[in-house]
Amino acid sequence: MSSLLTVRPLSPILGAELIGLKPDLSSKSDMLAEIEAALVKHEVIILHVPDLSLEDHQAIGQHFGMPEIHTYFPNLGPEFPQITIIDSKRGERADMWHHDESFLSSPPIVTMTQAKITPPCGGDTCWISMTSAYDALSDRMKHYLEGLQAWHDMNAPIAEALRQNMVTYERYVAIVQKGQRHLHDMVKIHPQTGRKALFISPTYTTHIEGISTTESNALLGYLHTHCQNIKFMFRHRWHLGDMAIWDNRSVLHNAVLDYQPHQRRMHRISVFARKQQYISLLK
Ligand SMILES: O=C(O)CCC(=O)C(=O)O
Repeated sequence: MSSLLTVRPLSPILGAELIGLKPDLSSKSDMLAEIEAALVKHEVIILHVPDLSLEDHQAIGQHFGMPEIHTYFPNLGPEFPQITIIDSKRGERADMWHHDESFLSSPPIVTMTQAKITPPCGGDTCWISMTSAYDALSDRMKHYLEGLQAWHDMNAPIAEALRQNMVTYERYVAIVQKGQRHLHDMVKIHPQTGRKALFISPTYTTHIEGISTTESNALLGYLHTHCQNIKFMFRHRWHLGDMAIWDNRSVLHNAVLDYQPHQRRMHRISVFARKQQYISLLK
């Protein structure tokens, strides 16, 4: 079958751009299937779509699963409550390595972000392939990690934000009271590719269950350093209207905060799995 979209890899490990997207995606299931196939293969995909409508942004989200109404970021209002806004003018930022909302029992599987206001320079987003990082571990380390689980806790970044005077004490307390934390396998299997990926981040992962604090800190420290090797990374310089879609099961991301005092505004949708899509269900 001939392809509707052209897929151009942007690095040998992860990241590809897709050319040829047409509007009215809700009626174009073949095209949505091609987007999904490219995402599963390349882990992050970039679309150059300044004319993409809000409806089409939503249609891509609905193709992958159930678009989330986000708890922490504002949205576009009653017509498009699932389209979240991250605007640096309001102090919204995501300059930390993380999987989206990994403190939930079933975090979003896919996130898609579109650049609506770009700074004149800076403001790139970076991703790490946690599948490639896992593959590059020694067999001894892979064996050691088998069956280990680690806690992912929303309180960790919010406590850090309070220390940096980025949030009020009232907001800190409101978030801490939600008590959002979850114990996840440190290595997860992607349901579509069968590849193993490390599922830890310096932002949300606080400690490994069942081992001493010293051992947990040492192991997490080693794994974070290993994953942040530049050879597992892909970096995108945004142009107005670009959309990045990433597989939250297999990559970490970080929006570089190097553009202040300029404005950077993104529209994003994150998507929860419908049913059997999430990795932990394979256990
Ligand atoms: O603004 C970006 O580039 C990414 C922000 C982010 O972390 C997210 O949308 O989950």
